[in-house]
Amino acid sequence: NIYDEMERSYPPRDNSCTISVNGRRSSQLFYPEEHPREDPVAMARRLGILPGGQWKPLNCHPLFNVAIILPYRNRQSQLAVFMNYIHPFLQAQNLDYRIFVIEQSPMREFNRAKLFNVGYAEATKVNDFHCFIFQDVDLIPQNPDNIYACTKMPRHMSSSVNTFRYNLPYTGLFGGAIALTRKQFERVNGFSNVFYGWGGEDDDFYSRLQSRGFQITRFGPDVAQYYMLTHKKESPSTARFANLENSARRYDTDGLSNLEYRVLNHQLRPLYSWILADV
Ligand code: NGS
Repeated sequence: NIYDEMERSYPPRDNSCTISVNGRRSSQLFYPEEHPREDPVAMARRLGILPGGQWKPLNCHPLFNVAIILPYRNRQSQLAVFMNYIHPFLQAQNLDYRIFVIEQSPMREFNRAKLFNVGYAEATKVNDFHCFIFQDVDLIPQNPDNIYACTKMPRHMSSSVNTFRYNLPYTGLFGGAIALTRKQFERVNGFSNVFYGWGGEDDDFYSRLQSRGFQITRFGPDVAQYYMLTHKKESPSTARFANLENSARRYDTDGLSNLEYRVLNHQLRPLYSWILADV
């Protein structure tokens, strides 16, 4: 039972929202080309989303308080599809949530992991978020039972992706979409900051979790289904294996503990909080 594994953000009280887990089996099919794209302002108004992409249910007390962190650069149409899809999806789960898009300035190679750290740091400044979802903008969760909230153990949410024919490619994969409580994330000193370019940062993060004795959890393959929006595959970074080799030496010194970055710009956009950073 998924419900038993969840880590609530708020104590239960009168009129707590329920989480509706219906045991829906496999997902609806998803065709991004056919997905409607509403004007962001109109959509925010229609769905009652507050500036900066914040929402919470008003007819019951939410159980979960979540910051969704999306690292971003140069994926405009994917971002539009994602926002269009994800708000109704999250609202159906009765979450108290806010979405952060952390865009990296053009200066250096993309650093997905460091952008997650920046997202955590910036989100923490504006609210005491209990739970963090760190995920890529090209991943569309297909099953409404895949609760965007935290579990007692760090959770790999995207274990069943169409591009892998809905199979997990290797047991240590902890990329794509993951959920951790603030406590869990802080316990491992966040992500490493050294992974510029594609690959390895998620493997490094997995080894951090293992080193701190965390077991990870996954929901079943029916629930954890994602559709990946198509894009050209990045060429992997050549430094990634060298960085992974000395991972263990950097757990305490490389991560939230030495995080340095510069916010160049930020805006409360209708469907998300946007932060542009040099990392
Ligand atoms: C591994 C990468 C991970 C990556 C995973 C899946 O090889 O960062 O593939 O990638 N590790 C290294 O490069 C060391 S995927 O097929 O989804 O693009 O997440």
